Amino acid sequence: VTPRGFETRVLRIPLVAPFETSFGRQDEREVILVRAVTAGAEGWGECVTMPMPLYSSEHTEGAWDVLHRFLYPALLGVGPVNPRHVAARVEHIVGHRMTKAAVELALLDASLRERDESLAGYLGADRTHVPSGVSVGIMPSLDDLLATVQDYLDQGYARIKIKIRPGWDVEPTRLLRRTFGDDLLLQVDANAAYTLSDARLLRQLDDLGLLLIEQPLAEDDLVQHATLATQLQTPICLDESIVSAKVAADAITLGATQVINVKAGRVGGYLEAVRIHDVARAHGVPVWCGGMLETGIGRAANAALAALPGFTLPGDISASDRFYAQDVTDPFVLDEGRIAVPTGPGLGVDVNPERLEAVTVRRSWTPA
Ligand code: OSB
Ligand code: MG
Repeated sequence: VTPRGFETRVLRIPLVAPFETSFGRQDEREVILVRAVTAGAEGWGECVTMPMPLYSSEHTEGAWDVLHRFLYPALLGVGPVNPRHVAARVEHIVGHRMTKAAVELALLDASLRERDESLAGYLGADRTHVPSGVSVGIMPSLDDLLATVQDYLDQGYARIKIKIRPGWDVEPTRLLRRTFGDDLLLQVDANAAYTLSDARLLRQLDDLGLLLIEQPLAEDDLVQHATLATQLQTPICLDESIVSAKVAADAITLGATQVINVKAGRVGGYLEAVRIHDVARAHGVPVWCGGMLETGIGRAANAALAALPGFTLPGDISASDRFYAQDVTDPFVLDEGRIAVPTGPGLGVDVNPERLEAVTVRRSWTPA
């Protein structure tokens, strides 16, 4: 495709309820959408950075800067751009993977819409629906947690993940296991809140039958995760640490990760995400699709990715109303605990212009 320009928008969308993790609490989602305008179509990408660099080193204001000063100039006015070559064209820019992923997705979406091909088909999906798990934030009380999880189970969610941190870990997890029984698919996510000296505490999770413990230690603690893995029965699943297919291969080889959470933003795009899927699958390591409170744009792309054959565990792909009363696309809804994978050209979803306008707080147009 030949990009004629990029529109960038910062959106602010209220959350239906606050979302708290070990690194902070959010009441709204501030997120960037990129629209690539090409000769024959337009495509959308979502930049999953957060307003503050707490989950990873990227943040929204930084992404805005990197898009305008480094990524757009590398892709505009240089003739046709094959979406497969976007990553190589911006490789000299170190890091900023979420920001790169947004631009790559916008161009990929435009290119697929021009060719009338679905993203799911292009990535190699072999399923029409994906099981839907839900990520449950840290709650003000155990009673709130029980009520919230009960409500999600009533809605049909296929798997529960709770956020943990020191002081909110073994007790809430044990309570969920006791209340909802052994059949509940249950996992926990620490967002790097522990150190190796917490191994004894984390071992108390071992008899709770968890699917996995997600990112117990810091992003750069690959060797320490491998050490921890020898001390735990619960499989370790890395999220923050896995920033590329290369690191995924290293982490698997080291024994640092037994399962992988794949997030396209974290790894620089959906094409790199597929490579992680491939590496993991070749090693017999299960993967699942993580989430970053995506709008319908990112959620559509995640559903497509999660429909690949190696995604054998339910992902954090909840219905849109888990986070948003009003999304910028038609909402994704639960269908017997599953989300339907869009089948239309590109992402297979459309942005509603009025709803987009209503949540836009900043915009720019960068022509070729
Ligand atoms: O660690 O998986 C995480 C949200 C923001 C940042 C990091 C994480 C999360 C979630 C929510 O767990 C996943 C979702 O979008 O449902
Ligand atoms: Mg996580």
